[in-house]
Amino acid sequence: MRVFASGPNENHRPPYEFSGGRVERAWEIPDRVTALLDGIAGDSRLTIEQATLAKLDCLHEIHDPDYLAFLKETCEYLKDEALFPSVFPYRSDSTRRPNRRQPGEYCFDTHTPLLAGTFEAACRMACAALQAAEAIARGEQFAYALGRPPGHHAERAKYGGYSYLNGTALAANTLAKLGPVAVLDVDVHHGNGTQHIFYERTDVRTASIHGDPTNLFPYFSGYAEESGTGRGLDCNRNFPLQPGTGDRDYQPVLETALEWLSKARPAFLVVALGFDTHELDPIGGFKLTTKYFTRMAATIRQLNVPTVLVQEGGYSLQHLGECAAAFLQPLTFMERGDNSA
Ligand code: Q9C
Ligand code: ZN
Repeated sequence: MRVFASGPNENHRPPYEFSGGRVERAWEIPDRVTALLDGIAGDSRLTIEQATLAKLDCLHEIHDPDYLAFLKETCEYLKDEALFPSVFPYRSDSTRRPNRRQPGEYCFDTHTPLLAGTFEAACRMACAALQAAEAIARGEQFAYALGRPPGHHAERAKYGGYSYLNGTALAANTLAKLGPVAVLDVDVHHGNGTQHIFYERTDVRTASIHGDPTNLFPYFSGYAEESGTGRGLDCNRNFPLQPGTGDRDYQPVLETALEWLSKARPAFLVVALGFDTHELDPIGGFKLTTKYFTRMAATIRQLNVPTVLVQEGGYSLQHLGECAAAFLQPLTFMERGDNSA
């Protein structure tokens, strides 16, 4: 399997976040990438390559051009500071007046700062996701975009949840030109951005399994009744689960989600891959064991369609590596055209 790495993106290192009315340590940091790479190093069935930073013209197909310009220009003008919003548009008819000191127009939380290096970092991860999708389009069975920052919380014109550009959506949108796409989001947080981007579309069917947003980020979406709109009605499903969910309660829900996705007869699968469901994740609240990630991947593999993995969350630096190794194990065992195993 080819692994497309974004690199650690040292120039996007949030110094802290505002959460629950307090300043809290930043969880989404470059060390996550090092931990993931350490976990899979030495596996000869993986080819790890640095994704190339290329032009991303197709970003406009999933993100608003004004939003992209705002991100790019605001980062260019930042120096050593981390820019946080302090006020959000508070009326539905509020005046749109993009303001470089007040990014609230384009973001939805106070956990996700902009730094000078943020836009480039997000582009590098988007390139990794795109290049993994292109490998699948060329006929490979699995590819993995390993990196940060994550993307699945980023909507068409809003960043948040440590996400700025939605690599999962970019991969799905690219593959949708070739055939029906299924997106399975197994990050512990609801993939609100991916849901939002495809909410009216029929060519990309989206499912997310996550902690009940009643008591977990992103709070304001991810409920079971959100099923799509317009032509996209019934093309989105959410599976909110209770805090403390463990391997045994997770597995039947995963099977249900995959069965529902398979009804669209997808030609491709994109997995938004979060390891923040692990029992020792510092912010997740689920209780999946490291070993379960092997079962999870083996179950996903049964869908039997070419699959792109896009790294999303996972914040235990101690466990990220073993989670990735466990997940990749059933996917590298017998690849299409590989008779070596
Ligand atoms: N004090 C992803 O996993 N902040 N995003 C939680 C913790 C937001 C997570 C607050 C969590 C976003 C990609
Ligand atoms: Zn998450």
